[in-house]
Amino acid sequence: MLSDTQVEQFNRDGFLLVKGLLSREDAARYRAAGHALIERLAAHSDMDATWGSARESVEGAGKTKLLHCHDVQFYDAVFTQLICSDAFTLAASRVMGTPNVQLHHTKMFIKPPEKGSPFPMHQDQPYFPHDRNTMIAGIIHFDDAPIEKGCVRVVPGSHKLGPLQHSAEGGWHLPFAEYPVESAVPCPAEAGDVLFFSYLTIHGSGINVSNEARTTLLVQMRDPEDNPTIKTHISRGQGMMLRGINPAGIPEGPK
Ligand SMILES: O=C(O)CCC(=O)C(=O)O
Repeated sequence: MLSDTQVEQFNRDGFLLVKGLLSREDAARYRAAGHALIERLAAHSDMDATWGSARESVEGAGKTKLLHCHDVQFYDAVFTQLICSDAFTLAASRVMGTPNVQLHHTKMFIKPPEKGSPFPMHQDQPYFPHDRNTMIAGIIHFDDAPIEKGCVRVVPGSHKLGPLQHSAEGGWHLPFAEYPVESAVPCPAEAGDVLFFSYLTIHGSGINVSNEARTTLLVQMRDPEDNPTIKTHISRGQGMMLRGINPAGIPEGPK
């Protein structure tokens, strides 16, 4: 259970790192399932999801790689159990300030050793704008993510700026000169920690230059009474209730 101080911190800074939400043993189990999944998928497709803009904006990102899988709960039930677990959804509900938590989408990222791709600084809002801006991400760390692994970086308090003008070129991103990745505050994390942040919080991450992969699951969630302003970024499983009820009644499917 998060304390009131932690919730206040989230509201003030736009992000909160929750330590040890999973045990290291459980995190290792999810890590193994995630790596096995990527191996299965890699047999069928090119898994690289590096943003075009990352190659331009971050020195050394010319030949980096980012392995990814969207909607992991459709591939392995352990991820369904994780995103519906009490520990995770209760914490999400506390930071969002609502008893009702609805899934938008999930994506697992593996930043491979020595060449794991960076993310230019951005808000998530331009990808899927909503009326009430309740959307948050919870990044679940399956292994340690120190600075050298390209941990997530944030600009504290930036959620209060509202939606900012982004360039859509090579992935929505903020002007590189004004928002270099290195200028943001690093959020080093350990296996089992979860980093929550608002979809208005400016964030990004650097290259993994360590000798070990960085493995995370990002879960994007909203209040079910917060509606999208445009029909975009629809995904399988969108609208599933992770905690509480959908007061809108019978949902029509992804909206
Ligand atoms: O995992 C990371 O380093 C950042 C991910 C991110 O910014 C995103 O998917 O929007």
